[in-house]
Amino acid sequence: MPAELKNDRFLRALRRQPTDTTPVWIMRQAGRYLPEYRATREKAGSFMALAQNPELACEVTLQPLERFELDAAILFSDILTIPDAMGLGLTFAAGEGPKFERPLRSAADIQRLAVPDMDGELRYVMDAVRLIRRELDGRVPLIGFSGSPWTLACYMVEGQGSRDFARVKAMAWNDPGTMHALLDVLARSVARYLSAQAEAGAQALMVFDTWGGLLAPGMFHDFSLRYLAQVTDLLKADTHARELPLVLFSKGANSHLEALAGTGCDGLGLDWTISLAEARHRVGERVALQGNLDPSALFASPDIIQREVDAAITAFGPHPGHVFNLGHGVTPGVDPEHVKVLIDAVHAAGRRIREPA
Ligand code: 1CP
Repeated sequence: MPAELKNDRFLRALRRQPTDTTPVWIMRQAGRYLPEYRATREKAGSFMALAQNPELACEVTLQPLERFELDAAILFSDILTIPDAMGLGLTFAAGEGPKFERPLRSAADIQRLAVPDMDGELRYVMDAVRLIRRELDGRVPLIGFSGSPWTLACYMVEGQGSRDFARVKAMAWNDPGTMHALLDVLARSVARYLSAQAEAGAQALMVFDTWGGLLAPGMFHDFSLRYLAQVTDLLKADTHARELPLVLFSKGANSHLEALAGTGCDGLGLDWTISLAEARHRVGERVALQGNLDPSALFASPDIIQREVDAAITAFGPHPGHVFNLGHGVTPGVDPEHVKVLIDAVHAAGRRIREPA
């Protein structure tokens, strides 16, 4: 383990090496369910002001680690920083989702896009990574992240979140050449962005393909998977990123687990619609698995949360290669005490399953 790292369970599990117990972190572990997050966001004035201020981004990254025995920290930022740096103008109105001032509406809009400068428009992200590494002081590893090319394209073409992402899918049907041009510049941007985070000090990398599962199998292959594979190839050839474990999370894409494992990534994130036992059976030892409790289980009582954690850890079995997580981000409104119950239950169940019979 790197000399300075005091807890390397998470990195070991992603490399399918034995650990004393199951490591755990939670998607969106910093954020709206924590009162201290809401206070810092208030102080910053807006989500973007918070994300673009390295000191405040560092503060909220560390907040969940003060409360819970988490085995990893995740950079506080957003997947939409890349499109913002490409000139689309990201805003978050209070209580609403993201919106772009200048969404992509034509082939000409897409031809104009270029890989953003990691030392220019995105320097605030790298400054936050450097500061967080210093403040973490080796307690746990830091995860850097990006959206996938497809998921970024969804927001860039729609201009905001959507129920069905009809506009971006229409573009994929009607002008696939333009869509591929967009996904190609995004894949190169995502790889550069993750490489720069690795250089700045990130110790593992994750790609969120939140909207991959919207696509029928043929389209998933052409517009999502192909570009996840391009990002993986670029990172595995990159001086800064090639040593870092890489996790791909394609939500709703469980029918493609084997293909995702075949990209050469180190781990796969799982949503809650597949059992860990089945996922493990399908991908075998090729990749680690990260997931996958239904986030709504955190609204259940502590005894139910403990029971569900036990069941998930038992389903995976005593093999190396499991990182416990939710199947998607923690829901605002969840009681932080329930998150603590979950994390402590993971460590207890993870120890139990490793005890000699
Ligand atoms: O612990 C953390 O909170 C880590 C930081 C983090 C990450 C990893 C944030 C902060 N966002 C993300 C990723 C992200 N952002 C994804 C991929 C993961 C996922 O599917 O959840 C997506 C799709 C987004 C886009 C986004 N940003 C949305 C969803 C919009 C939609 O389509 O429904 C929202 C609401 C945001 C804002 C945001 N990002 C992060 C936070 C804490 C928030 C809430 C902002 C606030 O009101 O304070």
